[in-house]
Amino acid sequence: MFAWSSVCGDRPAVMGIVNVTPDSFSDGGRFLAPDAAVAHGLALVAAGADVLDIGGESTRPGAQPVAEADELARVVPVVARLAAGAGVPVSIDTRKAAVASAALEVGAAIVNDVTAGADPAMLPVVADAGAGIVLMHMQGDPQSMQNAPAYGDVVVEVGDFLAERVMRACDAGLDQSALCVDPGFGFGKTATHNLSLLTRLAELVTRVDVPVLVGTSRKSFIGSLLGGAPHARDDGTLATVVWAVDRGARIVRVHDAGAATDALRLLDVMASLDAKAVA
Ligand code: PMM
Repeated sequence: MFAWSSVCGDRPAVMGIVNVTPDSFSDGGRFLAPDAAVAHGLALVAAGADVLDIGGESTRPGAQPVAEADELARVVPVVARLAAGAGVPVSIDTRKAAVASAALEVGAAIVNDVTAGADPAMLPVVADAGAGIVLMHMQGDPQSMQNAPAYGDVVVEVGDFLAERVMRACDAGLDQSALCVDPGFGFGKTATHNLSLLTRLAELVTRVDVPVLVGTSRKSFIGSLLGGAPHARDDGTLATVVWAVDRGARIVRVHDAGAATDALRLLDVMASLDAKAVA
């Protein structure tokens, strides 16, 4: 049985991203060959990643869906090798229950589902395997989600959605300790929506009774503030990582695991000195 407390019980966890895709927005094509993906995963762990998240379908705005057979062929060999050799839990980033099931069979411990269980077979597959899950909020689907995202109050609506999906997962037989939620930065959100979710993250953290994961790495709202191509957004990403963890996020999903690990170590030292100064 996977429990999130095993990776983020004492301190926040860094989830390193391994995109086995030709078209992800910041690193598409770099790790499509299985050897390159495995080497990248091992390098992320050496740099400090506590979990590896392996994906075979880009969910960037406008991305075309990937056929199940193609996604399976991309991710299963990589998941198998990293689950056996990386020494950290492996997560499979997929919205297809069949892909999740195949990845769990070869050793994945977590399913990262950007649709929070839209495939009706997803929650039963995860429950049967005793695996963990990331339930993410997205408005619309990747093909159209950035056309005109609209909310009354984005923080309240995302919180309502995530709370409802937590209940649904528990009803499907998952233990609450296996659940984690993610507001879904960049998934059907304008830059202003993303910034509201970050600035009011503490509201979301208190709203749900499970760990919150934040995936801001290299996202376009950082580029809209600072300029720069996706791979030049790691410095801006770090600011969001430190901000989010200081406001209660327990897992950060990043491309540059080394920088996030260092920043969070420093934050931890400062937080404990601050606590002593207050005491
Ligand atoms: N972002 C991407 C893909 N999967 N999963 C979660 N849970 N949260 C995210 O923010 C998220 C995700 C976007 O693509 P990337 O893999 O290139 O970062």
